[in-house]
Amino acid sequence: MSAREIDAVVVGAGFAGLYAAYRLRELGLEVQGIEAGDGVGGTWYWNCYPGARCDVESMEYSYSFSPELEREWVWTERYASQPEILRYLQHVASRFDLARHFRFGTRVTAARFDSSSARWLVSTNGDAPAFAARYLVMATGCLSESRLPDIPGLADFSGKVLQTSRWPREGVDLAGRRVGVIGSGSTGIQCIPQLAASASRLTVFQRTPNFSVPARNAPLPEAQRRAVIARYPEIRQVQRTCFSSFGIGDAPPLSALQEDAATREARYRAAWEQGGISFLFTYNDLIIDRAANDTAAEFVRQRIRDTVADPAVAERLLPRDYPIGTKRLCLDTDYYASYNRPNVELVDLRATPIERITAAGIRLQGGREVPLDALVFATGFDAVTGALLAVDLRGSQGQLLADAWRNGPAMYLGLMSAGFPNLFAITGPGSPSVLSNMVVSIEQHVDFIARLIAHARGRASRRIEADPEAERAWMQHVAEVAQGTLYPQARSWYMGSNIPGKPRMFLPYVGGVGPYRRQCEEIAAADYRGFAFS
Ligand code: NA7
Repeated sequence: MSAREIDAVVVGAGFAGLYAAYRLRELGLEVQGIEAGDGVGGTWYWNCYPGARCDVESMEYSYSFSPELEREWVWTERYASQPEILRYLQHVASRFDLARHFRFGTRVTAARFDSSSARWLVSTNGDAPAFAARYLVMATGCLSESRLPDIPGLADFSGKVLQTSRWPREGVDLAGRRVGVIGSGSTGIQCIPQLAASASRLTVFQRTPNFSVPARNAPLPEAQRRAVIARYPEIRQVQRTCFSSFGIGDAPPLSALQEDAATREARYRAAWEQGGISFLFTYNDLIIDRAANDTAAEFVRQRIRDTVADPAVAERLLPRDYPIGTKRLCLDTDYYASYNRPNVELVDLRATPIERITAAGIRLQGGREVPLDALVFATGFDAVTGALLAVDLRGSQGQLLADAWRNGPAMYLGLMSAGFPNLFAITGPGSPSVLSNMVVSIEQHVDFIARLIAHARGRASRRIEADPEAERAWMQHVAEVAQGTLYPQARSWYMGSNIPGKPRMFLPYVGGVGPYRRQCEEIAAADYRGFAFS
């Protein structure tokens, strides 16, 4: 069977893939979407574990391209739960008639660029190429390639093994069960209070404590929803142009070190009561100055001590060896208080590492065995690059993307990699991606790519490619900006540190969403400087 010629293949039906399909269709392209899941949703399709919720406020974590959509969709909580976001994306897919472009339950396994036709030959499920696409858009997500750690004995475990990012869609009844959780990142911190409420015993195996601030989730009052809708044009403009991409804008021009301790404490207290990621925007130097950062970190450590009744447990929960915010700041509902429940135990893996998983549970070094009926892995993702490299992608010289990126990924503006013509990544390495409100970045990237494609078509070019020198200069800029911050001081997935053998480099662009957008616009105005057309 010969490959079907098509203008664009879009891989993934999450926020990025749905909008890419919409936007490219508007351009008049024939689009084929391909999605491994059985429905739309991407991250919000797969991560259906108990307590899964967005850590960006729902009125902001939503598309801005359609004022009608903005007005008609009713978010019911300050932070949307996974089921609500999934319903939203299903609504978007049907409202804009997008689902019909997608083939679901199908995985893109390989794609190679055929230079003679200037098309990507795209294979699914390991078969011969099914599509010959002019453009290949990888909307595969930054946190989609989940991972299980290599702990000896996993295959021996006789209980239930659960992975948060592949939670059974029908749910799991853990009532009365002895449950273990490995992982205390955002995901672990969201599901631990929920699991604690249903399990008979919950044992949390913690390697690194995280900083978490209260989400203060609550129902979203209708009056507030209407007020936001009335101000949407202004809020969206702030999101797009400010540094952080959040509607409240950026931190005030104020250093944590220029105020006295009591004033600082009062500001942190107000931000703590308000809840949310904006805690990190209390001052403008928390992510660049260690002494400033220490004041915020110590404030949170003190709240942990206040909340957790047993001082020895509180001590184990205190993050000490990296600046606050340099691993993704977590938002929680009753996380620390969970440790006051009689059925919850915290095991500090730094003091007593796991020796192996056994048929009956987890054996720790020193001989203690924790009996378990179920073991939950909340152990994270091969972030930003994992989903791109999971596909056998071969560029114009037959080279494998994984080989080209052996020493670290390189993408011009986080969008295109030299040697891989007509291949686009949405929120790729070198884009603000995971440091931003993803939906804001996704819309900007997709709009830019759509205009770039329109530009190429306008000049009858079949081929768009990033210039290697422009790409090198961009990645150098990405690294330099990161070096000016505290981020590289943490062993985080931003740095690739959670994946054995992954090159260590700061993956997202930390120069700000507004500044990134302005640079993209300057490049577009300069006849798409750094892109070659042929
Ligand atoms: P994260 O933030 O990568 O968290 C994974 C957690 O799993 C983290 O606490 C890890 O500890 C822990 N982990 C990983 N491997 C092991 C092993 N082998 N043993 C013990 N503990 C382990 O992933 P999340 O899913 O929570 O969050 C990802 C993002 O999704 C989040 O930031 C939001 O943006 C949404 P470590 O810190 O590596 O010591």
